[in-house]
Amino acid sequence: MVARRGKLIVFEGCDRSGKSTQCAKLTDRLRKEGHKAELLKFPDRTTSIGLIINNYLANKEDQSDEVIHLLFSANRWECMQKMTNLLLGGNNLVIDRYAYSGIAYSAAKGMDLNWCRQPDVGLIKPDKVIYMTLSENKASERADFGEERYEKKEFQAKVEKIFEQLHDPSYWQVVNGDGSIDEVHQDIFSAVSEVLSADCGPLQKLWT
Ligand code: NYM
Ligand code: MG
Repeated sequence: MVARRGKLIVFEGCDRSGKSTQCAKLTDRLRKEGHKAELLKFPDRTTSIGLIINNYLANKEDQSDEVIHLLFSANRWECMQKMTNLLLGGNNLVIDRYAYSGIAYSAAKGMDLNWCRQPDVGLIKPDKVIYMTLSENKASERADFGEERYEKKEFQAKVEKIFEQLHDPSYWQVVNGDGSIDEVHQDIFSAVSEVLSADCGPLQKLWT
């Protein structure tokens, strides 16, 4: 018998919405409950493309809006074979940001949303997107906010508007990140438990 494939769980949201903390907590919990789980993050700053992205975000290097957009997408594409192998091997993947961040941050600069979507068409489609919201003031209060490019209140408000446009209720779950770490984790864990027990069929491609 072929092993059941793992599920692809993507976390999205503005900067400092608590995604990284919750991704780590979810991965730990899944493992404790006996599931195979791996945590990945985009941008993956460890590859050579990721290094250019890191320098761009740290304001050490400039790129045109189009070039950096395509590099963020390429940074996902370079990981697709590894993700496919892990999922087909029965590993659940928890991913901190994905194509929706790619579109939201670029379109928030005024770029055409449809143009921004194209390079990510055909990536593996998530089984569930956990979209974390946070009240504006809470975000700017959190540690290190403002150190990287894009971490400005006004810009984050624009990013949030685009995320709302991308929201697809058929596979997105909105989670309010204002609560305590444990409260938020509990909400996420119940949403994810449902996906883990569901039969989601074969892997699908995003936006095809
Ligand atoms: N970001 C992230 C993009 O602009 N496009 C993308 O495709 C992705 C995945 O990178 N401010 C932005 C959002 C963040 C920044 O991500 C770094 P993180 O999760 O804060 O390290
Ligand atoms: Mg950040």
